[in-house]
Amino acid sequence: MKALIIGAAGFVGGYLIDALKAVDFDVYATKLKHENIDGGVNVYNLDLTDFSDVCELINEIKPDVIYHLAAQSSVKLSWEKPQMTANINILGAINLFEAVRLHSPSSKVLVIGSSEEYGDIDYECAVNEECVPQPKNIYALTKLTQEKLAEIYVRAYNLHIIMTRSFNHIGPRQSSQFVVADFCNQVASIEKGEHKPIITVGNLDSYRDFSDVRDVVRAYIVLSEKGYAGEVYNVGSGETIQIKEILNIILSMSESKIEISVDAAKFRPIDVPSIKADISKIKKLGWKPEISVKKSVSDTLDYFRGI
Ligand code: A2R
Repeated sequence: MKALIIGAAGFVGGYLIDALKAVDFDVYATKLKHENIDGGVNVYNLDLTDFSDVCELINEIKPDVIYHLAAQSSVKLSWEKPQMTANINILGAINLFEAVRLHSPSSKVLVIGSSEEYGDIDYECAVNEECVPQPKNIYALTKLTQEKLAEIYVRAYNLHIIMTRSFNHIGPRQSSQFVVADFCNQVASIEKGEHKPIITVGNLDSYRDFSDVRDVVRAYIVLSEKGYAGEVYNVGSGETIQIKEILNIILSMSESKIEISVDAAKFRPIDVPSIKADISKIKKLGWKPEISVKKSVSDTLDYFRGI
């Protein structure tokens, strides 16, 4: 079986490559020119915004399954670079769906969306896939547009596209532009004496649903095998934790005495106070999370410590 990962050089991509190799897939991976991907896979340079290159690649590989991870994936950057975000997340998705329609219509495609799509809805209970999304930032809107486009390609052309709304995921190798990796990175550099013993933080009041990236890639493989075309699946832990509590867990794992400093520049223009996934739909396919937040945070801290 041939699996193609688009955007394989990112955080999730590395873990997905390993997980697919472990179950004997023939793995094809795309990256933008400047990145690195470890051996054992067929690597292609691809800019998803270049339609003729996307067509050429899909036509050449004709994958059994495509994992579409490529994105401008930062909410913060989406405020700063809205055009670039829309170009990659929306035009890129159209290019992929068109290329699949024209050159490999029997490929299954897993399209990664985001919990950010839900926006500011009533979070008294866990949010399920029936809730009407109300995106509150540019990144979220581009991800919802990608999902709606996927629905149209399923209905109009009978393509086999499955969509996710993935909640926050964390783990070793995540970029420190994301909150947990940022805290771990700061603590590790304080421990190495590279930094004054002060950690700068943004909004600590929000509650988020965090999953370990290794659980997330297992979910993606299950969805590509058993998910239904045109359906959206939440991928999350089903639990929330306050950012303040995560910070306390990380600080408790360090011997250093660290002061906390709140930096207004780290706050987002609009932030959702709390979000928790209802994961009953994906659980029916046989997946559930296995790695605790504590274990995930501890591994991430060790990664930044260089252990
Ligand atoms: O921006 P880079 O150099 O880090 O490359 C990113 C890549 N990418 C592209 N690939 C092809 N054509 C493009 N025009 C293009 N623009 C960006 O997609 C990066 O290697 C990859 C996305 O990886 P991350 O940003 O690390 O996302 P992560 O955490 O792996 O999340 C995977 C998916 C994304 O769709 C997120 O929006 C969603 O899960 O949460």
